[in-house]
Amino acid sequence: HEADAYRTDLMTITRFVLNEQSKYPESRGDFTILLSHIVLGCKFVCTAVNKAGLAKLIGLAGETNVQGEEQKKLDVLSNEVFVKALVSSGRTCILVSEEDEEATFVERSKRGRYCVVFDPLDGSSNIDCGVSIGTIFGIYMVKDDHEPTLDDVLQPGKHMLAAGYCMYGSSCTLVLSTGEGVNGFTLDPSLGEFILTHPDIKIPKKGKIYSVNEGNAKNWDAPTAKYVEKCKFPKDGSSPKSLRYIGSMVADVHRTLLYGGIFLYPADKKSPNGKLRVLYEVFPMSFLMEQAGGQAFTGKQRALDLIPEKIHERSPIFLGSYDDVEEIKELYAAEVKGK
Ligand code: P6P
Repeated sequence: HEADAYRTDLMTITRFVLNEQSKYPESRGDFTILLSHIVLGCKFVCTAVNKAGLAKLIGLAGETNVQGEEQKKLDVLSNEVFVKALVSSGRTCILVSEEDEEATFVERSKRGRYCVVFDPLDGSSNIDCGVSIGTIFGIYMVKDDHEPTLDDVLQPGKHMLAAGYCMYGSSCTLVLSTGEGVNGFTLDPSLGEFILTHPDIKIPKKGKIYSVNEGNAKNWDAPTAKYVEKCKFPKDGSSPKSLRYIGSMVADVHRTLLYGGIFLYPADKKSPNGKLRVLYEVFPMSFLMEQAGGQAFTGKQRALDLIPEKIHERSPIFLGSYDDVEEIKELYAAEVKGK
């Protein structure tokens, strides 16, 4: 029966990536090995997050991270797991983590050609109340064979080879793009394998949801204020958009990717570059949105064209359904013309 075939023909993420790799005969499988170590990290964090409430892993670790926020034990644990998994893969040479002020340069004997930028546990302020949180990552190739420097990670997002996130929610879902579309995998805990459940994800061209922290409305610039006003009081007689804001980027972006709509973290008077970090929040999510047929805009330019100067720098971001982002681009363009 067709059903039986499905049950026995398990498309695991490893098999999926191997299939992708087979398109590049010259490939030595380094990328597949790197990805399998990222997947291992996600599986570990998934179990740790699920046990957190029981194992009292929540609560403050005491230290504070480079963002000056209280570091929760799960943050510390997740960061260590990913750093160790990535270094032990023998395929990386520079790591940038939201949790570490400085980049990690892998020792020569364990060095590979990939640079990984990641937020090991984004949205961690939501851990204690059980809201979905996630790991976000992006992968660059070093620019050349010279001694690695920060320039190898200060590349525009369009140079990323791959990007993805793993959402730790009611199920553990890993969404990945290696530059040829977006695919979603769900962890089957009984197998300990990520199984392909969302092949070839495409974001709806236009959505009915906008996702922004309205609490910052007082400080928004005119184009953002005008756009949100339009969502709530459309002039063309169409029905208002719904507001959905979880406050955990992975959860808000995952919903946007599957249901359509727009996610905004604009600049405001308090934070002229917004809040989200370019390398390991803005770039990976923008990469995925473009691969799924959506787009991502900073208020000034295509997000993936941005060239970062600092590893923890921030940028405003508007991403999601192609037509919805196009509307806010027009408002920003009009603002520039108006000046
Ligand atoms: P705000 C979580 O702390 C985070 O980094 C993202 O996951 C999330 O989108 C954003 O900050 C929420 O920020 O200012 O709305 O609470």
